[in-house]
Amino acid sequence: MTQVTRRDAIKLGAFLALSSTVTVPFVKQQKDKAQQASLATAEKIPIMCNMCGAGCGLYLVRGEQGQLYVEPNLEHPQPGLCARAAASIQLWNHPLRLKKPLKNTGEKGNPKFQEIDWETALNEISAKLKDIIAKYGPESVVFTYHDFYSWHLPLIAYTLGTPNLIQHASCCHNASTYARMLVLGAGGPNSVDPDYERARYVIFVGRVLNAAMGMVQRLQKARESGVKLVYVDPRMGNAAMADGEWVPIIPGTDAAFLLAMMHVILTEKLYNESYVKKYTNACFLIKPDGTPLTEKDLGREGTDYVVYDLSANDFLSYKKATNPALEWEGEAAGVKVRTAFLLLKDRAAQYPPEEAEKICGVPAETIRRIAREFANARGVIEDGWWTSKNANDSDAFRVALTLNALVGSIETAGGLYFKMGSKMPASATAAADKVTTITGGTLPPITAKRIDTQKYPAVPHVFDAVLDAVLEGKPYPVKALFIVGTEPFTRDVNTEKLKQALKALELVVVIDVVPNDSVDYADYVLPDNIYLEREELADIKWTPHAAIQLSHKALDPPPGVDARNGFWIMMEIVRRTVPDRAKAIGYTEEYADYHKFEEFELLIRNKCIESMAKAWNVSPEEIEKNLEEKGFHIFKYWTPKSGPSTLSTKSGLIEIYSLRALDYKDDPLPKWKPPKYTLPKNPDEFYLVNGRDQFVTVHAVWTWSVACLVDRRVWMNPKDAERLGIKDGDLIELEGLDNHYKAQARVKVTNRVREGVLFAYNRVGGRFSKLITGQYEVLKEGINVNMFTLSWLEPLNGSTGLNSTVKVRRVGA
Ligand SMILES: Nc1nc2c(c(=O)[nH]1)N[C@H]1C(S)=C(S)[C@@H](COP(=O)(O)OP(=O)(O)OC[C@H]3O[C@@H](n4cnc5c(=O)[nH]c(N)nc54)[C@H](O)[C@@H]3O)O[C@H]1N2
Ligand SMILES: Nc1nc2c(c(=O)[nH]1)N[C@H]1C(S)=C(S)[C@@H](COP(=O)(O)OP(=O)(O)OC[C@H]3O[C@@H](n4cnc5c(=O)[nH]c(N)nc54)[C@H](O)[C@@H]3O)O[C@H]1N2
Ligand code: SF4
Ligand SMILES: [Mo]
Repeated sequence: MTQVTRRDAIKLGAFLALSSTVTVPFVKQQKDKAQQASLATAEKIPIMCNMCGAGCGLYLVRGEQGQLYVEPNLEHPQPGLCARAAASIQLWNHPLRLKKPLKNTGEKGNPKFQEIDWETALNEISAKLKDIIAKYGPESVVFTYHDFYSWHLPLIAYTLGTPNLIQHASCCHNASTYARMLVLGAGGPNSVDPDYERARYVIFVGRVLNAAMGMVQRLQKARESGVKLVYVDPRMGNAAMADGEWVPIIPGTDAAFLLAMMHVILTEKLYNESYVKKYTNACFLIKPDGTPLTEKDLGREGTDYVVYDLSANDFLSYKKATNPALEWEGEAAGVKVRTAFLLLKDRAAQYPPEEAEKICGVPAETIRRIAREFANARGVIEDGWWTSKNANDSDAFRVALTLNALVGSIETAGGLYFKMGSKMPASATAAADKVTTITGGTLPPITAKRIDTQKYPAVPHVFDAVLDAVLEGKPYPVKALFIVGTEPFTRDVNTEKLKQALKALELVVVIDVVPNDSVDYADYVLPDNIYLEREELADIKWTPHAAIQLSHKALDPPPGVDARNGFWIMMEIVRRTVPDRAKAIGYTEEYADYHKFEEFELLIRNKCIESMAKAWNVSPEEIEKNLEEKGFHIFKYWTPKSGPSTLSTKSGLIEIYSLRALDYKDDPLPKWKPPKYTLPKNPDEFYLVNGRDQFVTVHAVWTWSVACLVDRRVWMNPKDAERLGIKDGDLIELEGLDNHYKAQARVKVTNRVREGVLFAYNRVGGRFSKLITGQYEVLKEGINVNMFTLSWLEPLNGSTGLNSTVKVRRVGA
């Protein structure tokens, strides 16, 4: 094993909390005087910003007077710093921070909290878990989470024995993940991304470009060389206001808009023919049953897909063809076959711009112009991040990816690139025959199947399936839920179902840093460290290059905050519940001592570094040195290519005709389907859409500067306001057309939202936790848009619909 400096030495740069009057629970106790002396000279610590999930590179700086602030790490491949990052210190010593473990001695929904010590909290939780596991098996325990501890959670959950790690993704990116999987064989949001530096023309569909400062800065380079930006969105976000063209669209109709663009590009022959032939499966011959023709069908040797080669005047394996026909139909193997390209063309022909205009509300001429501009500039359509909007969104992103392929914008300069990973190993892997862990441990296999993929087989992380299991006991009962750094009330659909399920659970544990709303439905609330108080090794997400970063532990919790590292909290619960399994993976009682636990963390970090060093053929010392000094290490730089190499689609090509979709009995070609919510019809009925901007933030909407800058009003177009006699600032009542939930909010009358549509920011209004008090009560104003939704989910991938429709009534001035 590599000799890496001990953690204490590594941490020479770590700050002590503000001043000597501060009692620092852990770090201070273990450091000797010499180390403390060197701490005093420390000035900058490399950290990874965690004020949203983008993880930009920052420094935490202590100024000469001891004041703390953050600075961008300009050498970092994804340098921060946005206003939310700047508010990091406010999160650290936020008055609302959870200070002690809390036990709910009241009811769920109407809690009474009692402060308890850590030993009592951990022991009581494990005692309850032991009972639950004895009765229902470990699979009855579910962890739901977002970014925090997502790397550690497999180790935690698999050691406990449950496969049920069920994240936020069905409410975030499952729709675009499904699309990427079908067309490119790629995965979640940052597996592909526009090559912003070299982009010439970028279309953002329901994307406001508020994330990852490195990405924003890369786009700035393109701005300087005259990139055109187009924002397709029912409301005008801040980025669209700054520069670019806003295309106000009717919510839930993006696929129709994009299919009409495709129709224009295909009929006007604006596509890149040689790229399409070489890198996509457009030339595949498709049989009447929808499956592709193979050599086997032709009675030949081999199983390759077949194309019609114009030079050979014969059918050939697509690998051997030199001049495959794009538009060909005829007889083969006794049936009529057509190229996938012709089938795509037919599909797009169902959406001529004039017809699409009736669906999406964008004038036919605008669709034509944007299609031509996009193709002529060889533009790129951003591949989607938060796409859980209308429970029909995966088709839109399938079209978007197909359009990128048609103009030759995948893995080419200015197009979508495939991000290179850092090859960081998993903390634990659950295979069919055993569980293996990064610590070198082995456990018997987990035989229970995860709950979500039994219902939504294509993409995991569908939390709604957990609620079903709690309420119906199927496919098996769920009895305990850990809510780790995530907030189901502003995250998920169907609030009533969520409340019922939380009440029905035998054990709910919330691990957070401030009171989210779920604490009111918890049995135990455990205060976590914030990111500045712990170390984290992670991939750098929004850069094409293969790179990792180390967020250094820079601060201890402020005085009075008895928070602990969430990894320790969860490992301790696991150990106290299943001591033998914990021992088998190398986690023993000695790590109950928090200082000793730092050694366990260091062991894991060393294993990760060793593994990556081997994979990239570099020395672990070099990686370690860079991580220590600069906060990051780059393994390999990305450079543009002329097209993708073999993909993990079934054919290895870009699949404009998806063979994976056939496996799922889904349509191999995209189409527009109406959203699942009731559409507005009457003059007082509206679409209610939502989203973010610079001051709305996952992870930390609590910080005071963030909370008071956010607009908690509902945006309404002036024409709608006039028709309904509503003035700017008036109070209105909104009633869900489907669930009849009612709530009130003030109105902002603005041209920045399309007629017939209302807009409100997500997660910043309508909070309700009893622990939100004093000046923070402002968070209770406005609406929580999620409360107007029902369980609208896409089949197969579970992407939810977080837009809804409402009836509006003026209540007062
Ligand atoms: N500032 C900030 N940055 C963040 C985050 C944050 O909370 N704050 N969160 C991070 C996370 S987790 C994610 S997933 C990303 C999300 O980042 P994005 O994917 O950019 O999502 P939003 O910023 O919410 O923007 C969604 C936009 O879609 C529009 N919209 C709503 N319905 C429709 C529709 O039917 N069609 C179309 N075309 N548009 C529609 C909304 O009006 C809104 O402007 O941001 C990340 N970065
Ligand atoms: N209507 C609507 N719904 C949405 C969205 C939308 O745009 N509109 N966006 C969707 C998307 S893209 C996403 S990603 C999800 C996000 O949904 P969530 O994952 O629920 O994100 P947040 O609401 O920011 O909740 C994060 C929680 O983490 C806590 N936290 C912050 N730092 C730490 C820490 O260091 N440790 C721990 N343990 N906790 C910490 C915060 O206090 C907060 O309670 O919501 C989805 N739901
Ligand atoms: S974009 Fe997110 S990660 Fe980057 S600096 Fe801003 S808050 Fe931090
Ligand atoms: Mo997200």
